[in-house]
Amino acid sequence: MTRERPDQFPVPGEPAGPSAAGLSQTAAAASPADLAHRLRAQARQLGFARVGIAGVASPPRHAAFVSWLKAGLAGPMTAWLARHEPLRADPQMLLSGVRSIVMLATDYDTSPRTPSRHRAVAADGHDVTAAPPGHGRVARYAVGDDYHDLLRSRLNMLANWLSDTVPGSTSRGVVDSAPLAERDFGWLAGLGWIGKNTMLISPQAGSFFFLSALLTTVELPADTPLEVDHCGTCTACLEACPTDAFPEPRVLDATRCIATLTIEDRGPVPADLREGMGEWVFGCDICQDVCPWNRHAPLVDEPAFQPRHGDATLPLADLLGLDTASFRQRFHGSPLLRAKRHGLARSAAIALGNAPDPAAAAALATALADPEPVVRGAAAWALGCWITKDVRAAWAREQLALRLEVEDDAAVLAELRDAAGSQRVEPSPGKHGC
Ligand code: B12
Repeated sequence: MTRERPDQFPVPGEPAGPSAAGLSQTAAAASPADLAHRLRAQARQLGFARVGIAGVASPPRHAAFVSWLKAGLAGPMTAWLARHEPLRADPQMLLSGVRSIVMLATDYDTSPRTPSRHRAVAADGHDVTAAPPGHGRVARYAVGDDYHDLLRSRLNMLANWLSDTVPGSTSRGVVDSAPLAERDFGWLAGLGWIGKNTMLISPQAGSFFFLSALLTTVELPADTPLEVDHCGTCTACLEACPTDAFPEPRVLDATRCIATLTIEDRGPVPADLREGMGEWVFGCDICQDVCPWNRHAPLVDEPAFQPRHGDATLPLADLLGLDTASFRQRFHGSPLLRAKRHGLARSAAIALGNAPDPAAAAALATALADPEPVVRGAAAWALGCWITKDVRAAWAREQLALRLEVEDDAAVLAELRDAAGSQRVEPSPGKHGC
């Protein structure tokens, strides 16, 4: 999940803003411990669920980050993450004179609770959070408004409180887009441990929370990191990932992660990953849904996080029928803008291939003539799936044949030919079979 605005960042090697170096600032009256106590109370009053304080250091696993980048596991985010790697290595580059990094956790889950309180999989193994027919799934963090706006305003208020309380101090709020290793510092600040799914997991609240940070020149006592690995022998997340995105525990191959495929990468999805995407059209929660530590994750009533239009899933036919203007209007202020119209439409077509809905046939036929080749290619693939699943197969073949006569994009032509060559396949349990 990213929101890139490079102009915010100082160029590596140049000091950031007015230098506050050498000033260890604490309010004359308050001891650092008292100040930290008051800061926590202020942060909670602003709506942050949990607060932890980390000292300033290079992120504990920076070397792991650099090797992850070099291994090509960052996929489409490589250039952006690599460009800011020097800043990530040294928080002083984000705020010169920084003395403490206040890490803030904000719970965001608003999803319906299953009777078994176990989120994703019911006793008979079926996926209780599956989308209704003809609908796509949206990750919990994205069903409401874009969290960056809410968290940034809260961070600004906290920064103002701190500079009022400690005159002369400077602070800087960071959420997601600045090159801060938020999970490393979340761990350092005692907010949780790093799970095998690479999520920062809180023993009290699970992992459905956002991280944000307030870097400050105020010296505050640091919290103690959790040394216990509460994952133990559990590997539910590693096994549940339908695209095998975990080459090993605590390492995510982002090129295979459904969140990357639906949010960050708006090109054609590699053929071997399409079936695994299931009905996800934006983000993915599977490795969190199956995590036993999320059984007791708190539900929040924050209005900004409530599902827009009251629906945590999206009608796929609607997504295929949007043009750029209606897309922007429909998802104004929503994280889904990041996928762009063609990215979301492409994912909707793939979801209709994995879970055909005859009621969406007209929309899929329209997508075969979408202005964007990536959407046309995905629609062709989906129609091939309808043939293999014997859903309106004759009609699907007809649509493909009609499009083959007029299509001029080489990649789409290849998708059309592949799909037109599809044959009926006997369904096997748990397999979408395309
Ligand atoms: C790039 C990015 C992505 C990428 C890559 C994710 C990844 N796992 O690397 C993609 C697009 C796939 C992605 C997906 C998601 N993301 Co994202 N993402 C980021 C971003 C911008 C950078 C993360 C990064 O640098 N990744 C590279 C890897 C190598 O680093 P890392 O994940 O930080 O892992 C470090 C630690 O795990 C550490 N580590 C490993 N083992 C151990 C052990 C110990 C003891 C310690 C100390 C450290 C440690 O080493 C790694 C290197 O530093 C952060 C925001 C930020 N600035 O940090 C949000 C962030 C991590 N994402 C977040 C979320 C919510 C998601 C999704 C759940 C969204 C969704 N539902 O689709 C998925 C989850 C997928 C997953 N299992 O991670 C939250 C996570 C909150 C939390 N509780 O952990 C963050 C913090 C954003 C935020 N502001 O809240 N994301």
